[in-house]
Amino acid sequence: MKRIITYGTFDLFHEGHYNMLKRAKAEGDYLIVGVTGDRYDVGRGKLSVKDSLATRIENVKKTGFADMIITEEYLGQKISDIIKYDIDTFVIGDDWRGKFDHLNNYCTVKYISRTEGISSTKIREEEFKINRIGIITDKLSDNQIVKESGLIAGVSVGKVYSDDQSIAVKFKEKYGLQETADSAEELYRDSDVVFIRTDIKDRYRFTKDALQAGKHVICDFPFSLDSNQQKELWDIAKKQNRILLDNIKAPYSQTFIQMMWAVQGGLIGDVIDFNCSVSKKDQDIPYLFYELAAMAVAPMLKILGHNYTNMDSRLIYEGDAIEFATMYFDYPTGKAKINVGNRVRVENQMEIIGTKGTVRIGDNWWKADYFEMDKTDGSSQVFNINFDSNGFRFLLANLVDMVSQNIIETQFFSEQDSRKVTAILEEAIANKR
Ligand code: C2G
Repeated sequence: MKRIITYGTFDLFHEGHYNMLKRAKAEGDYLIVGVTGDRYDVGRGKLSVKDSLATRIENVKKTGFADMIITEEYLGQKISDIIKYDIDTFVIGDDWRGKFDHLNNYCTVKYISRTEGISSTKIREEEFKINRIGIITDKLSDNQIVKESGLIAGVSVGKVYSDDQSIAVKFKEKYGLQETADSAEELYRDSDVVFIRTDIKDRYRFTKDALQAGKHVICDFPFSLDSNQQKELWDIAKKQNRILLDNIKAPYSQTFIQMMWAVQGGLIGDVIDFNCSVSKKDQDIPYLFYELAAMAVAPMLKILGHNYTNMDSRLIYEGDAIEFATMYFDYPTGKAKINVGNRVRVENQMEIIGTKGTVRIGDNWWKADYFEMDKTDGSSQVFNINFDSNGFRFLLANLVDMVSQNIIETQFFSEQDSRKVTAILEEAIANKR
């Protein structure tokens, strides 16, 4: 008996999938179909899957071609499946040509031609509206928005605008965009979402105009240093029924979210001590302090909550710029300390000490893909998230979900979180000594 195996996501099941399963079955006598598990798809960066695993399995079953259906949960599973199920031939569409040649060591690998003109991506694009993102910038780095938006169904980057037209032109060329906008108004008109990536002094103005033009906004954080201006922007967003998102990655990072669940789920007992440090080299702009401080304060608020009882801060200035800051917070069960080095280098790490253990993320914690947990009982564990992107892809995916469901509040980093961070920074500055 000749045994065949094939794999796929089989999202929004279509004729191309049907044909592939039919041809795979015709290659032998017994067909095993591996349907990707949700976590596996997230792990390989496929965030746009619409159907649940149960629906995708059901659709494969309905074709009647599969003799057995399994789920694919991790990278490297294909080899162990081939051995375990004594497979003769591995079959996959020729869009994967060459990618699975290494399986030749275990069985025959056969690439079968795809059905032209149909794909899950195409169906998604027809069924689900595409949100055009317009970029307003004053710099040439794109925060990976162009690459990341290409990996998510439902968004595409359109025009770019800059007060300095030569920057817009260079940006367009660097990232292969179609067009620049001659004015901010033109950009608003031709976008559904406006991504504001400018110096802090211009963020309030652009955010306000974009919201008033009826657009959703993602703005680098914080969008103003003045809490009244911030409140005004949130109020406009609500009045206009538009989404306002802070471009802050940690609360969307899968590593951070898993760690937060571990801590809030009581795995390390009561939190006694929270330490978070952040600094970035090669950057020397006066307002960087606010961005760095916000990066570190946000996770503290997400993990420990807003209900600290006391705050104290020490800021060290060089001229007008804050070079180094330490902020202390008293929480009901323990203390939190945040170190921010602007120019001064500190080790970028986050450590949370609880009554029953410690969790730690080192090396640029906001984009790390693993964290460690040491328990007081002597056990230790490394949680590997196995994902090659920072939180930005998830921020965009969250935005697409919110637009399609017509909701404007995100639980990842809410208006309350955002305003609390600004209030803390304002207070720290006011405490200047
Ligand atoms: N397919 C096809 N014709 C199409 C679309 C898809 O023949 N028009 C085939 C693909 O080549 C693949 C199968 O249908 O063999 C499933 O496709 P997807 O659901 O897109 O899954 P994919 O992301 O290709 O996952 O471990 C997962 C596998 O590596 C493949």
